[in-house]
Amino acid sequence: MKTHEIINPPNLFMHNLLIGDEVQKSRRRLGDLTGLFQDHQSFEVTSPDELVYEVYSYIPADEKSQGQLNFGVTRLYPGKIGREYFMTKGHFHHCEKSTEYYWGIEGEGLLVLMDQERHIRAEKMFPGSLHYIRAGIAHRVVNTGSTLLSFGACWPSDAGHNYDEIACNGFSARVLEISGIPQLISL
Ligand code: S6P
Ligand code: ZN
Repeated sequence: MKTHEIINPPNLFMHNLLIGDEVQKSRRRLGDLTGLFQDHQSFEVTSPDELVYEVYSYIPADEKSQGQLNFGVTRLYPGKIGREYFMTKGHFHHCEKSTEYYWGIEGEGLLVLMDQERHIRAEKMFPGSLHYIRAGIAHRVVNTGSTLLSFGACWPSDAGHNYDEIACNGFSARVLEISGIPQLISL
């Protein structure tokens, strides 16, 4: 009989947060999101220091290695610029074959998905919602609620992030509050 070692995994994922020295953190403030929102006048009169979202990522493998996975939690704060809700920048993946899972942890929002022909659709996010983001689809999350929206993500280590396409051409629709309701409006 052989006794095998039983190992403690890193306990990074505590209370739906990613915590620990191995976790990479990034913050996006309004000042980092110039040009993202439609209403430039409202953007100009809001503090550039206002925190819009934080990303916590566990990236165990080199970004060039195939078959590996990253894991993350994003915390997107409530707020609006004019009628447009706070949102992530959104991106395509550099590797067009890469897929991704998102899942809702806390709060409510919309996952906006756009294909390469700029066809758009959105899925509601809520605690327990599961979103399979297929290959070649740009993805952006919008906080349509009045509380923190937190969601998890799992994506291939070699996916890469193509922000340039969205920075140049944006998404083909925006989520705006119209008559008190979040609506996905084509431009
Ligand atoms: C990575 C994954 C998330 C986002 C994060 C912020 O593939 O989709 O971790 O990076 O939600 O969004 P963005 O669009 O600013 O990277
Ligand atoms: Zn992604």
